[in-house]
Amino acid sequence: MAELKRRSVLALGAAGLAWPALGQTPAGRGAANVLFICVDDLNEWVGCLDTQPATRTPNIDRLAAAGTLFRNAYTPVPACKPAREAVLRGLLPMRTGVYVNEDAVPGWLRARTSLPRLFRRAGYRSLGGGKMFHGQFHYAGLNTLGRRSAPWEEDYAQEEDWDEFHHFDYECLPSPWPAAGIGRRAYDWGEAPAGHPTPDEGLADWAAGLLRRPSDRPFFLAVGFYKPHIPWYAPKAFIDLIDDDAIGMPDNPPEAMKRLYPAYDSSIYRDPIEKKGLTRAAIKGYLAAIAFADHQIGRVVDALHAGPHAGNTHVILWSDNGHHLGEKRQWGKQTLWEQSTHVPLIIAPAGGAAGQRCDQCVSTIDLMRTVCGLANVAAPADVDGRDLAPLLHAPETPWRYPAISVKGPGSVSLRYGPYRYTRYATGAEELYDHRDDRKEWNNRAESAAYAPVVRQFDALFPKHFAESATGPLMMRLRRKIGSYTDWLDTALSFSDPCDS
Ligand SMILES: [Ca+2]
Repeated sequence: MAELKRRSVLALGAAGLAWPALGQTPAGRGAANVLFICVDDLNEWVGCLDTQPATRTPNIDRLAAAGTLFRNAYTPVPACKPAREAVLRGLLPMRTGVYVNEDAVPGWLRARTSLPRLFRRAGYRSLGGGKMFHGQFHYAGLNTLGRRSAPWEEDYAQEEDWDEFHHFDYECLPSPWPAAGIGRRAYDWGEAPAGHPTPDEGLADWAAGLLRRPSDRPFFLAVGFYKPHIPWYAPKAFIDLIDDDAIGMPDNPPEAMKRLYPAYDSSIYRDPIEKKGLTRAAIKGYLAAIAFADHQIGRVVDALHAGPHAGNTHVILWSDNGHHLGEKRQWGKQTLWEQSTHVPLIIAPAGGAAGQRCDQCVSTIDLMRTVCGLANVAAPADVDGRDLAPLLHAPETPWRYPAISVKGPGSVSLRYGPYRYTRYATGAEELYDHRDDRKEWNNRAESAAYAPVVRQFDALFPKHFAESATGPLMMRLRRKIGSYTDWLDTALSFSDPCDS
């Protein structure tokens, strides 16, 4: 295996530093394929970003070594559904009104287009599997039904996006369940039951099978891994990979915590984890889920390198949002701080340079223009984001665009150079200087020395915010009755595949 991995990296590197002339590749026979890998809730804890000593991501690191690693990439929204809607349709939430998971995707937005649809219309085979737009496993209420698996519910599926789309419908649960002892059904961690393939294993099998076979047309293959989203169930071998003593623990200086703007509340998870002394155990659970996802990613990348599409496939890996594991006493995403907005982003174009690192602040909203640009597929003229091609050619290229992360109407964070500037809808402001404050403890928004910086960010701050796509009343109703009752109908009708 090690030999194969080494050869794969060399093969990509030896493919040459000559860059294909962008915009000159015919979208027909012989055009490069696209392997578009999304990893759910993978925060900055990958080895190549050097942020968590106990993380084990050899396969993601290998992919980074074969292309360009964007070390300062940010999500447009720190939550699954709005991030994916933004990235896959190329529109920021203040234009669509999709800010939170509870927001519905408006009809006009669904009708507009999407990244897979653009490729499909350009003549590519559009293939998708796993979690791509959105969806969830339904853990709530399972104990009352005696089920041993959680069914998957796709938020919606659009036929025009895909030639083929594959769901991996059941996640088998550990026994006893919940496993971690904090009394939460989904915010849980532990050993995945042996003998039942996990959805991510099924996904990797499917994608690897496709990559080993010839294709009569170029393809756009979207592979959406479910882990390390909660619950953090992983086979024992991956739990055993994580060295407890090496885990980098959250560092919450009491004085700095007192000064922190109280923008968020994750106490429903925080209190049981921290009061029971389970911080290290929870982090280990997340790291095991990362190591497991990384292994599945490696199986897909190995299949690419061993198959007929090696050397003729652009590979992109991104995560939809980050995740706090106790930093600032947050346990989850949905904040505008670094741990929730910073995401891994790797782009390894066919024939592109290997081993590049780019430190400019970029956003995954840039993916639509960038991936379309790599493949000479036309993107709509009005999409947000920028083609990162200049940075793939020369990572040091000056890049004068802030990366924007949006939490809701009026609450936005901008990352540019060493700075993070955040303003909340309440008017509260934060300015952090990463040169001496990467963990964002020292708010300089009120500091006279930083006033010119604040003024510049103020001028860049978005002026217009679309109303929430669902509206406050519907949001309340959906939270109360929507997805839960949908799930109940589904759950009562299936025969449990994990009940053995
Ligand atoms: Ca996510």
